[in-house]
Amino acid sequence: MRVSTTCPYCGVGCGVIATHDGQMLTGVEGDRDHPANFGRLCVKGSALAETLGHHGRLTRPRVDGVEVDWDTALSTVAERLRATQAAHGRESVAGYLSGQLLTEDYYVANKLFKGFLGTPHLDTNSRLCMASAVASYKRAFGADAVPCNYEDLEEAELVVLVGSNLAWNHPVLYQRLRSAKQRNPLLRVVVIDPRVTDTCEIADLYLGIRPGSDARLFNGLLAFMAERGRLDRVYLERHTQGIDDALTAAREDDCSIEAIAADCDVAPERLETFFYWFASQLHVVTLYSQGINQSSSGTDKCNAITNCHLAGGKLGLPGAGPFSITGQPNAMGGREVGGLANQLAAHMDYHTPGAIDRVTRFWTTDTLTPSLPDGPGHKAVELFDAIGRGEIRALWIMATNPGVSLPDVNRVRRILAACPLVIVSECMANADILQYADIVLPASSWSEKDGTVTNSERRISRQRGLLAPPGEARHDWWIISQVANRLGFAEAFAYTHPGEIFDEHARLTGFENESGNRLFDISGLVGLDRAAYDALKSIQWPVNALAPKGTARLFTDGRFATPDGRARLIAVRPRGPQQSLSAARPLRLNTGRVRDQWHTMTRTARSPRLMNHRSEPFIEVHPQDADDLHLQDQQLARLEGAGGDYLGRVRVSNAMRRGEVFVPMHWNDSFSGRARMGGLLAAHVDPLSGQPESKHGAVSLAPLMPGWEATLVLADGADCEPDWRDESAYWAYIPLAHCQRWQLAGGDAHRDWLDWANANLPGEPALWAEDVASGRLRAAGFIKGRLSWWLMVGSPAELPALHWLDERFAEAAAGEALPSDLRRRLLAGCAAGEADSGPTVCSCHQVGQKAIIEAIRAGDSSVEALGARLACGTQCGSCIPELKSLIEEETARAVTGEALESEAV
Ligand SMILES: Nc1nc2c(c(=O)[nH]1)N[C@H]1C(S)=C(S)[C@@H](COP(=O)(O)OP(=O)(O)OC[C@H]3O[C@@H](n4cnc5c(=O)[nH]c(N)nc54)[C@H](O)[C@@H]3O)O[C@H]1N2
Ligand SMILES: Nc1nc2c(c(=O)[nH]1)N[C@H]1C(S)=C(S)[C@@H](COP(=O)(O)OP(=O)(O)OC[C@H]3O[C@@H](n4cnc5c(=O)[nH]c(N)nc54)[C@H](O)[C@@H]3O)O[C@H]1N2
Ligand code: SF4
Ligand SMILES: [Mo]
Repeated sequence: MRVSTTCPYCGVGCGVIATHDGQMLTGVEGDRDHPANFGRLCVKGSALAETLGHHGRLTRPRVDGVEVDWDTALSTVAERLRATQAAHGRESVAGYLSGQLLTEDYYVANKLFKGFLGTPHLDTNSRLCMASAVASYKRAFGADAVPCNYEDLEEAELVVLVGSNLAWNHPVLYQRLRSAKQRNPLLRVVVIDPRVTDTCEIADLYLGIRPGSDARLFNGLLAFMAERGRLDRVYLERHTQGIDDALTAAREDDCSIEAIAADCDVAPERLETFFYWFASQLHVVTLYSQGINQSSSGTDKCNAITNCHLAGGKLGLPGAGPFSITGQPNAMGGREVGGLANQLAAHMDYHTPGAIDRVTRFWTTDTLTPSLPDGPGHKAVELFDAIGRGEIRALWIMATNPGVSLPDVNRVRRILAACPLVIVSECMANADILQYADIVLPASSWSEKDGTVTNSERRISRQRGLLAPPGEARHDWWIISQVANRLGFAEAFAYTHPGEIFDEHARLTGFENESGNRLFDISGLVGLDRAAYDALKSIQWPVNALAPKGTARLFTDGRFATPDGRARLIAVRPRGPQQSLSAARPLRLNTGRVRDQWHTMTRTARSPRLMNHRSEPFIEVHPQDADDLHLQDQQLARLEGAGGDYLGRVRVSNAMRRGEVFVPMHWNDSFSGRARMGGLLAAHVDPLSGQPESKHGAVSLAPLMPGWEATLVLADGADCEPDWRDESAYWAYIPLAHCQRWQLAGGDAHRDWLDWANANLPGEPALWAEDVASGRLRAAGFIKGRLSWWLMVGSPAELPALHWLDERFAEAAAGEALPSDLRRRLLAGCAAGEADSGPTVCSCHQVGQKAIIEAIRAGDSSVEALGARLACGTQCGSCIPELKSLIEEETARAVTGEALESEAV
């Protein structure tokens, strides 16, 4: 069966054609007809089938650690919520949701908490993600509305990417932009990011600014436009207010190119080039993401960008506008239903005139006491503070992992541990948050769930349920509705299908909205029957009587959603990061994503292919800082920050600025015990949006000097307890296709490995090679002639590529004994004559760095040539930027080498 659905990862929202046999997914490919991707998929999307499967899933509800049936679980949730409210007031209960829920799940949860439990404390992980963009759109346009769409990136003359690593985090959009640039050489791309990312591969200009200096940069740009006569006076006059105040604020700082360049720490010529390009083009899209949003002044930064667009009349046209790109598959859907604590429902805030009354009547909560809350609830960070103070005593978490993703996360964990009632709806058994759950509710997952999501360009698409959930896992909307039933709200939650929920949601958007004041209006989708809902083709909101086919672009007539119809320019006074550097913590910490992992790794780390690109937690450091701190590439090191530490492998990188380090946000407790990056960050937030400052921590860095390092490769399902996690100073778990790799390091200078293997590993050590002087060792163990483990003590730099070993473990799992010719190769860990191919660059075809470098040295000096020889970069294209940098590095090395040689001569 082939079914069209939508990818569950990033906010690009690619259409996917999934093939299944009724039991499992047999393949995925890009949907050629979907307007987000036209058939393309990135590596995460194309690996979807590998991350599914029933193993590692939650399949039974649990109450206080005991498996129970659904009726018991649901009744217990209802009873305990009721009891908490009875004893401590209605606001003692809270919910924490996620942009990975479907719109239908989200709508029902929002309705239950705000409407029927009467608590305003319902927030979402979008607070950590898009809250600043939301707040700024509302300030500027009067509504949380993204004006642009993906085509605008292709139609622009200039695309400015600010605080976005598009190549890794929105890869299909990046590919679209890249192709557009190939078709139209006049399209220019500027990248503004303190780090040289793979996105820079298509940049005509790169500004490696000082972290946090974006508002100063865009304020400077506004002043430059005014100075050079590049303001669109007519547009400003007709459609906006606030230009004078915005300019006055910008001019409070010295607006000479030199002064701005000095504050942003970039070359004045480059800055001026950017200003000139921006000021002189009309069709400019500025696409921004977490480098802007995740800041204690994120809202101002977004508005500083929007100011420049309004001042130049650069929006509401094809190829123009300030474009906040969303991260999660349904970050937008959550905003639409009102899932943020300061929202009520359907783009209405508590203070929107008449909103509380309107929603009360629509939900018919007027017959209830308590009825709707009368004002906003706590935003994520405050919410956890309120739990810490004992004001909130029951928390229901759905589809997010706050024990990893919140700042000052070790404190958050202490708070969760002390919270009297934690309910968790989750699909994976390895989510850290489950450690804190009193009640665990197993949820269905992608490919099982049925509903809608909205992508970054306001496009609503269907995610379709193809397979039955494993065990007793149930859909989130069903779980919430069942609890609502048991709380006595049966009539308002009598849903039998997500289509009914969608219909109610669509009706609310049009309810008393005849004037169209509320921009988010999908009343045109009211009344779809089951077949029409199932067949729904993707469509961009608003969808209503005026725009029955949807709306590609907003504000084309210059009318905004403010009371007077004018957009607002905002006076922005730049502020630096709140977390200051000190002698004890002298380095600026930047955190973010890697290409092949998704967030806290509960799903993507199940695919060995995706695990290959970056297998261990790491710390990226500038070469000079590494030298100063006596750090070698690939060595283990320790970061120490506001509320904890982090261990990872050093990657010395010219991509970093001096004095700054970068760590991935991904590693959870299942994959490493000591790489909890959220502990490094203090919980500073933007005062308007409440979004945490996840990009600007302060840390110290020092080498970790373990007495030993070891790599253990173990048969899957081996009968042993991984106690080595507790006894190692550092560990990382890396699943391979047929076995498990454990990377370990310990404090004690020497260990008797034979004793250790006998005590900890299943099977007899049968092969052993040890170099006592250097402490290096290789060994392997067998059970009845079948390979059971493989051990290497020494630096992992000496590790062979593990696919050969993986195959041997596959044979062992199939019950085969190791043939003697292969047994001889076992300590080497690879086939005779097979060179180690190095870390994986191309995940689709599993091509390693060393193989690529060799091919470049042999004369393959283009991506195409490499593709022809090794197949790298020929499938999803996500590794093309990395291939290009390798080509560049190798070419540069060759040139320097030649120069040195000729000097020597
Ligand atoms: N592979 C992958 N893709 C994803 C995700 C994932 O987990 N994995 N998550 C999805 C989600 S939810 C989101 S929100 C998006 C996020 O997508 P992005 O925002 O692109 O992701 P990040 O890597 O967090 O940060 C982007 C960049 O901001 C830069 N930055 C840091 N500080 C500053 C600064 O002060 N100024 C500027 N201009 N830049 C700065 C960082 O160096 C980084 O390169 O990705 C989505 N896509
Ligand atoms: N330092 C730092 N911190 C950050 C960021 C950063 O850049 N730096 N980025 C922030 C951003 S932008 C984001 S979006 C967050 C993301 O952070 P989280 O939301 O905490 O991360 P996920 O791993 O996506 O968590 C989603 C959980 O929901 C589960 N799940 C998936 N689908 C479903 C479903 O359908 N139903 C249910 N019930 N469960 C499901 C998954 O297994 C997983 O455990 O992290 C934020 N934190
Ligand atoms: S770009 Fe995003 S939506 Fe598209 S396939 Fe990749 S992860 Fe999925
Ligand atoms: Mo996000």
